[in-house]
Amino acid sequence: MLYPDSWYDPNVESLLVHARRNECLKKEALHFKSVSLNARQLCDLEMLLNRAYYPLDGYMCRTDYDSVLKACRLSDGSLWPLPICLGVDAETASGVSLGERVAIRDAEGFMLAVLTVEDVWKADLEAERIALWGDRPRTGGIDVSGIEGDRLWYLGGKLEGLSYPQHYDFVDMRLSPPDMQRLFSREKWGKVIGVQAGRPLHRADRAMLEEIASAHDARLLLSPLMIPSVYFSVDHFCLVRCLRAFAGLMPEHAVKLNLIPWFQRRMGRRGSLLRAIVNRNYGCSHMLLWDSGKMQSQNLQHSESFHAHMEWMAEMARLSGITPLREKCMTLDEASGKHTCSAKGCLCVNDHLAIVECLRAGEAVPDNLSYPEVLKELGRVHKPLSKQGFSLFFTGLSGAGKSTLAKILYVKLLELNGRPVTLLDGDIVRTNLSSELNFSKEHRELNVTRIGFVASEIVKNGGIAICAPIAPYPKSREEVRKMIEQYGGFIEIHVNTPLSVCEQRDCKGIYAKARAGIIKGMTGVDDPYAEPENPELRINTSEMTPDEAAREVMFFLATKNYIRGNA
Ligand code: PPS
Repeated sequence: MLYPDSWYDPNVESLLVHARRNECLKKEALHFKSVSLNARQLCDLEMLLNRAYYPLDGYMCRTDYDSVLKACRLSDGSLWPLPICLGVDAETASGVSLGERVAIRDAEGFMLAVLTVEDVWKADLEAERIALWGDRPRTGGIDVSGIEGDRLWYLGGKLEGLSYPQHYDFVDMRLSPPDMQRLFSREKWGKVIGVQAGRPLHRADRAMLEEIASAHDARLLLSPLMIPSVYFSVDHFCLVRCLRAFAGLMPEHAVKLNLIPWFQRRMGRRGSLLRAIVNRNYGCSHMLLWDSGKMQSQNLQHSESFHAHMEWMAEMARLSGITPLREKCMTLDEASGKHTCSAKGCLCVNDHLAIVECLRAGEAVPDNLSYPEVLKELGRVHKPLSKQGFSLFFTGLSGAGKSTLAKILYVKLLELNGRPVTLLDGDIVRTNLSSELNFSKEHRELNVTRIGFVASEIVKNGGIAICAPIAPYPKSREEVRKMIEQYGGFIEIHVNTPLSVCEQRDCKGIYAKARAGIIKGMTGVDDPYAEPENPELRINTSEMTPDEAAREVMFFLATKNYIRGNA
């Protein structure tokens, strides 16, 4: 049966079972096999359970999968663009039989649903690629089922929900589609435009949204993406807080903010169509299509023209019951300080990128670009370097002067009294964090990555971490760099004092012992030290006093804007 106009039925209820059935399933599940879901799969499960994916009432089976890939329809003829199947690894797939019930759990093992397996099959990746991208090259994104990696087998079947995935944040903004539909009926919202946002919105966005809403006599349902676009480097919490501040500035009853457990699948037309269906299920009549094809980022370029995309969407609109609306370009009239729609204008995202640049440079954001309420939230994430955390990571031979330098800098940075400073000297770490480790290659790598983990937590929270291990191997040094750079600055300082000088100093008498063969595997003697290829600084302490060396580091920090003022 074909559903050309399959409008969502507001009487549809979630797939969560009654409390008594819930109890019963929990008892029976003691004997069930389990599948744990990753973050993206949890989003899909929630969308199935709360009916955002109506009319699906479970994971698709093979016939629907084939039909969707081939004809963009379920086997009963209703429009559906993408496979929603449960991706599992080969071992799990081979262990389940048809008719068996499987417990679906989150990463902590909490049971969320029971799947009665009706079908097990291997993903046809080539058919998926052709269906999604045709002749066009794939433009990035993840695989259909949110699998990422080895979950290349699919399970299909009906779901009985026990609980939505647990959320402890923004709990007052998580209405399900049936709840949202009821709210719209109660408040007599006729036309509603669904706007999914992966970045904070500002003045130009507001002018654009108000213009579109007024042209269609509609209101707005604004939803932050659950997993925001990495391109805009805001986390989920910052994004929601920014959008909450933004929505709070709009006239009452013009906009509702709701979290849809939606992650963006970069899957071209079919991805947009799935979003159309989800918007429709939440009670929207229209949806906004951001014009990412025009964005000045190569990463987000669509491989087909936006125009062709819109034409296709218009056709799909007829079938899905949702009307796509194209984002408009905006111009700022300097005299009045107002934004107006204009074909010659720019996409609103450009304002956002300019705002982030200002915040990162520590400059004031022009008033006509955004709102203080939004900037207050965004400013917590996009800080100038002088307010971000960073790590000074000293590496070099024993006796090179790492600890001496680290201690002087610890004091100098405390004197500046800007951010909290933590010293993770080699000896301190070996006593408190890595006391069970020896000096084998494996244990040294582990020791260094442990230091990196602690330092990254400190940097994430805006502190300064000074680390001073020998760190003789590039692999762990690179890992540490990656861990830390996602949160703030990483300044690798190679203390390249020659071995002869280190050996001459031999404060701990350790080189003498190594030369005498009393200790084995001494770095520089009978164990390697791989010099860093591109450290931010190299310091040879045999050519300067410790104080001079510390000043050099402080000078580097000041010129790169990590600190302000002299010490
Ligand atoms: S590593 O390689 O980064 O895990 O080493 P680290 O944790 O910094 O520990 C270095 C200190 O341990 C003492 N020590 C040795 N160093 C090198 N090789 C061997 N075999 C060894 N055995 C003990 C040494 O005194 C180092 O102290 P520092 O502070 O570097 O002089």
